[in-house]
Amino acid sequence: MRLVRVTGSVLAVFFCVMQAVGQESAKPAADPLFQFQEVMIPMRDGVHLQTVILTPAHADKPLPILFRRTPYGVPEKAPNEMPPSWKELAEDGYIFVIQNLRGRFKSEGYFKLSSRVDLHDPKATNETTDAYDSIEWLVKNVGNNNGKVGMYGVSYDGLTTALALLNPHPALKAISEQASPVDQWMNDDFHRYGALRESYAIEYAVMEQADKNTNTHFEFETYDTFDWYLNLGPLSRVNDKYLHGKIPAWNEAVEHPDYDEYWKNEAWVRQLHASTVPNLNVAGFWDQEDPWGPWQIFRHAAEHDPSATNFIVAGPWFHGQWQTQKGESIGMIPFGGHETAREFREKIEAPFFRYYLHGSGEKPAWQASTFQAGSNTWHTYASWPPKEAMLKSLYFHSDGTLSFTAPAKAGKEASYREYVSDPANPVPYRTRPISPTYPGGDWRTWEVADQRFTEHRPDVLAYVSAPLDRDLVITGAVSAELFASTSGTDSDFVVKLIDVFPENYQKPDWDPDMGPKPGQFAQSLNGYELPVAMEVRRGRYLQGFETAHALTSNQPAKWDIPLRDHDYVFLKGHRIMVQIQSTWFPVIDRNPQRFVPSIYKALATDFRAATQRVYSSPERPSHVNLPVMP
Ligand code: PG9
Repeated sequence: MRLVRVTGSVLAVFFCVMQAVGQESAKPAADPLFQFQEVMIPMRDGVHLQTVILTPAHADKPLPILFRRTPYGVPEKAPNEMPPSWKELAEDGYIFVIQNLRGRFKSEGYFKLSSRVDLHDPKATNETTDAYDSIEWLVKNVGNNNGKVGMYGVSYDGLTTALALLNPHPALKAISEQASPVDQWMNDDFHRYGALRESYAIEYAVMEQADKNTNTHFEFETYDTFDWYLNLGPLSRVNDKYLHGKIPAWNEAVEHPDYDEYWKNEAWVRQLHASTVPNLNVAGFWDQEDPWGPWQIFRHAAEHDPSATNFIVAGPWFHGQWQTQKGESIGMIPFGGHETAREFREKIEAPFFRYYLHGSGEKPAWQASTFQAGSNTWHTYASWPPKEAMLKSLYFHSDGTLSFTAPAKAGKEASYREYVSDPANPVPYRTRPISPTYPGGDWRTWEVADQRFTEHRPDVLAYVSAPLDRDLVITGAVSAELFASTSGTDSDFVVKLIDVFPENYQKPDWDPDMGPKPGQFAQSLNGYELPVAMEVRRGRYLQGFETAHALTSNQPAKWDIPLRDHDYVFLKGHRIMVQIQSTWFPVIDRNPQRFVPSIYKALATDFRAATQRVYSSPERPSHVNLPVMP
């Protein structure tokens, strides 16, 4: 593998959208939309940050500033055409300001890939102080601004937005953090409850830390990265063979396998206990990178929110999909004719900023708003989770069924099912070949991929319900309680909650005689197994996250597996499935299944097959908890 420089646009759709700013320069604009200005804004420690200011060419009154802070690069010139994700906002009039974070591109200083903020150190600089100092400069120096600033952005740009909440400048009147991570050990990009997101962590850290002046992509030696990661072997080989200690974020992960002070200090949201600035949090239910953070920011800000300024919007979106042009579907799943992304921007995002930055229109009359997949309808809720939702347990039975009835007493049904999990032959997280994470388009939609590709593997258990006799609406937090054992001394369990579409879901849209049109696949949603919620837990952290503990071989234990917040309708006639497996590769690194003090230092000989048992008995009733609406 070599590291390859990439100079153009980088990550997911939203970056393409944002970076379209300044790149479509082919036809000269008769009438420019914006005046372009690039400045170096001084921070309190003397470091200057490269900042682009785009002022509407025909502003007839002072305008608010919409400020975005990014590690991915700023536009080189003004756009000739309005980027789709700006259209609705631009109609109200904003001065758009985009800044490279310290240490990225022409910005001075050192890029830490860190969300650490020490509010008690007066000399410290971080993303909170850089946002503060920049806003101070912008309101004093940008011509024709109205003294009000908003911040917004997706993912890293959402993180830098959210970090402003910890010590907001008085001119910061509203923010919209969108898919911001908050605690990179607990969830989102780099880990899931301490289980490493191997392919993501490596590829992302290289992208941002291999070269200050660009976003860098791996060049894999194999077409299928599943093979590449398998051949790589244990994580101890990553630095030896490829990164050679040059990527700081990787080195820090290796040094801190457990949830120690290092990670707790990174988990900036632990310092947030109030809604300090009106905030529109935005989350994607199928966000393949940061599905969890926005809900945590929302919950922390709700601890003290007397003026009701803390909102959340969530939809059936991949990472940043709400900033794409339309958002009519995800993967093969259509949204019933809705242009969910455009509708979000037109009906929620633009009015939110209009109210707080232009002082016109109305404050949202709800705390949460969702686009609910399944029913394909927009909803608003006075509070989240809605009080009407009642937790119902859906139990696993050892005949492979799933029902709302708890397992009968022993004797009537076997008390467990089992499989052998072999780290040498892990379950792929999506169908092979698995393309690199970036800039691959298929990474974006892997969380809605049809799970029939794993259902019949011998190392995957599937439990399935009878067809539903009415719609089942789940709104709120979903979780699983697994009673399970391993013959090893460490292990992972992955839970996948799946909507199984009926066989008669739709008529094929291809010609019955001629088949699909040339160049098209014969695709149908009949029998589709759509994941609604998926998560992993790592056994070494069952007793606590701070210290890893070995599991006792063959002793059943209770595994609590949070499956996050959702708003989804399993339609009448559909069935519910749960799949259980112990590898999910290479998005999650392989557990050796033999306890070692640090998996980052495990040797190839530490990895071994283990027999996994999942229990279904009155004493050990494995189940998922569903927040069911009446
Ligand atoms: N998910 C990316 C990220 C955010 C924050 C930290 C690290 C990675 C992103 O898309 O920006």
